[in-house]
Amino acid sequence: MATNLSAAPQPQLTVPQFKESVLKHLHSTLGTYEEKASQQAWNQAIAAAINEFVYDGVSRTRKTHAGKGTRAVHYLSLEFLMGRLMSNNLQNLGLYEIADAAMTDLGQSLSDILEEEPDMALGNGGLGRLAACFIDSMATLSLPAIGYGIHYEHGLFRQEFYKGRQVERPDEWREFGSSWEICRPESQQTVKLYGYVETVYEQGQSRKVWRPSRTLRAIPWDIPIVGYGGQNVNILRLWESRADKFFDWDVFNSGGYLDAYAESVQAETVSKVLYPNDETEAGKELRLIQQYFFSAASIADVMRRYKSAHGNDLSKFAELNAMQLNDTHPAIAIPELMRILVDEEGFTWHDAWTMTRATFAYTNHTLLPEALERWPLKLIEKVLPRHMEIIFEINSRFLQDEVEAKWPGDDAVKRKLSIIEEGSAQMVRMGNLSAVGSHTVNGVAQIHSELVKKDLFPELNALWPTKFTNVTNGITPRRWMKACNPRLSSLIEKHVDADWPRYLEKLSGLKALADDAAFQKDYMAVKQANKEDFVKVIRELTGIEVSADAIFDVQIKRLHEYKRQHLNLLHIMALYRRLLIDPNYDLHPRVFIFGAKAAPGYRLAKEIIFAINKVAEKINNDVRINNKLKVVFLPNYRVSLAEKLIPASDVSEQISLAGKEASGTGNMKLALNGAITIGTMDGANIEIAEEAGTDNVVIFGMEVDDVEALLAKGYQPADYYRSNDELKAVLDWLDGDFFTPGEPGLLSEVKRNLIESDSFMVLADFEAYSEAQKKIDTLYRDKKAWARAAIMNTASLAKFNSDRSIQDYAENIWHIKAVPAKS
Ligand code: BZD
Repeated sequence: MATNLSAAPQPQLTVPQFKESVLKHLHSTLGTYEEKASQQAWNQAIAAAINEFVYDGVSRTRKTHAGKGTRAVHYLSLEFLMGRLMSNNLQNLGLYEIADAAMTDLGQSLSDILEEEPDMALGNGGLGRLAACFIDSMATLSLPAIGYGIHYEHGLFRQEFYKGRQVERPDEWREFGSSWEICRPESQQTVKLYGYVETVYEQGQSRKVWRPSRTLRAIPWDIPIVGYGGQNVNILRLWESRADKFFDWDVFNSGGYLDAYAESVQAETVSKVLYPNDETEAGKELRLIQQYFFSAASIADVMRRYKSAHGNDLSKFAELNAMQLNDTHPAIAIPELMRILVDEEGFTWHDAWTMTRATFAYTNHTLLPEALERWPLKLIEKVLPRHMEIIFEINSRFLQDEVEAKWPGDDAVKRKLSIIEEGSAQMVRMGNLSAVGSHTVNGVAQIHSELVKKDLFPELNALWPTKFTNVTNGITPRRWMKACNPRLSSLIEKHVDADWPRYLEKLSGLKALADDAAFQKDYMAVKQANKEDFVKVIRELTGIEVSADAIFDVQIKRLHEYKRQHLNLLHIMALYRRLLIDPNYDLHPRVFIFGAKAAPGYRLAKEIIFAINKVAEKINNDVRINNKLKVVFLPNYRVSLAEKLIPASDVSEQISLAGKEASGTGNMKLALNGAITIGTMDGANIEIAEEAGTDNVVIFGMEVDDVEALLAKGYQPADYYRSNDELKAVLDWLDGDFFTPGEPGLLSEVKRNLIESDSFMVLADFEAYSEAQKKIDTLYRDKKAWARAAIMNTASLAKFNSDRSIQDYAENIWHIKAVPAKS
């Protein structure tokens, strides 16, 4: 039974006090009153009431850190996929129940008001959401930490379907401002671009000076990040770009009214929109400028803070500042720090390089070749001429001093390790730059970190065997259990200590109840209630009717061939076909639920969305199959929708080709909420199986070695097509007009791709997947066995608490310690 109640955040307000605060803000901050206020106004008034605590926390945390010689970490990420903040902030401050009761007293529904908040979708997928979970954990662990990113005007596009096809609409997350951000004009920075480099001779010494031809202003917007318990409130600092001179008065006065705006419009495009590609390198000038803009503004900010605390003596800079590169997107920060130290602060190259390497660490999130960033040398030379010189210098010293010493005279290895890739157009390899300029490189799950060493950087690993390490990803249990699954959280609280959202290992206490009939009943009743809620969401969003008694089988992630949503689709078609052939085919009713956005330029991904929508339309309207099968593609999948769906999920689809999914984090969220994983031995699935027990997950398909062997032998997808009648039949189905009446061939591209190339070996894994799905069906019918497996998942996932990931980074990579803010 629960004992340690004091460990949960303690509310610092009573219900009447909270009510009073909300009303005060409704009247004097929003200028409205109870009878007239819109839901949005109520939302803003609650946010203002919450912010009274939050801002106090920001000040306390700042004062605690100010001027102290404590090492801090700076998490540089082009993406932070925050979702909504209100419910999370209320939970972390221990105010949720108070606010709920206060709003009920005021005749309002808190849960409806929460729906008013737009998602802060400043990220594409896993990498961006990981950054959001990590800053939650850094604040919760009282670590001196700051997140740095871009204040995009438009986040990831809103997805609509038109006749089954994805249409992208602009995201307007701050059309009417955002309640959480604070503009800090006093901390703005200037960022230089373009121009040329001059060599200046002074007192017999030469010095490089960059003469930029354009400058941008970087304006910081701070989002407070409330740690669980509310003790520390850290900051996410997002940079907005503006023209250096907002308005050219000379042009204006001479009659060029519109021209006067031109420069500001151009400058503002830098933070205008998030690039919607995940796992493909964009290669565009504006993207490079985005990367440099936020890296340079962030480093300047770190410098400013250091100097205001320690003066101009930078000798302790590296000792006091850690910087984490979230993938290679901020890698240009490495030559930027070198430029500041050498050109502006007068350090020798050797000392500057020692400091730079001691400062940076790099996280790799992918092995896919198309995702590894390479910039045309000519482009970097044009936009950042001094940085290109510095990269040349870093490279030549690295090749001459370190590579030559290890492999004397070996030009092949030099060519492979060079930061500059030779070819008809020379390219700068940002992965190599990041690895060379960092003291530590980590992958995001055990298998992935091994592959980083073995396949991506084998020589660098031989050169620096201690540089490469693993930090398995994690998720914050505050958002991904306590806030999103209140029913399960209250059930859990009846049986384990109340501080489980902080110490997730406490859930292991539930293992003893995994076979307890009464607990199983309560646990499955929670799942059923969550599913019933979600039935309504499906109806509202798609008009599709589904039963909460069916298995909710869920695949939610970006649409990508390597994630193999089309493997799921082929299996759905096979089930449908079996039901048509034999209406008595024994199948527990199943609802397949998809949520996925495709990069706007990714043709095949969009064809797969179209195919799933068309197959869904046919199946959902076919009375012959007696509602045994439904397919739902939820439009506009995003964090706030995931928060509703994950608690209602039974089956978690994690079916990437082995070796391709670096980690996955949706797999952790679903398993924690009691979904059974059907998955390959890939990414963190392997560790989930280890923790939850192999009996409590369904693993299938080729492993990394099998994939390599098949590739070496020569993969012939058409062989699988020819030798499996069912597979052949469903693929051939795509050619006709069965799913696209009157328009045969609309889905042929998916079939053609699978038979002719199938880069991610969908056909090779089809049979094993189909068998694994039978195991899911059988297991689900055994109510006790299913409940047991689900409970074991919830009880065993402590390893995937992002607090543990951050503790690993803090101890092994950043070497920083907690500094709890004084009350
Ligand atoms: O990062 C993802 C990986 O695919 C997942 O396996 C992993 O769990 C998460 C977190 O480590 N990678 C991305 O999400 N990558 C991107 O979103 C991205 C965005 C822009 C450019 C390149 C990649």
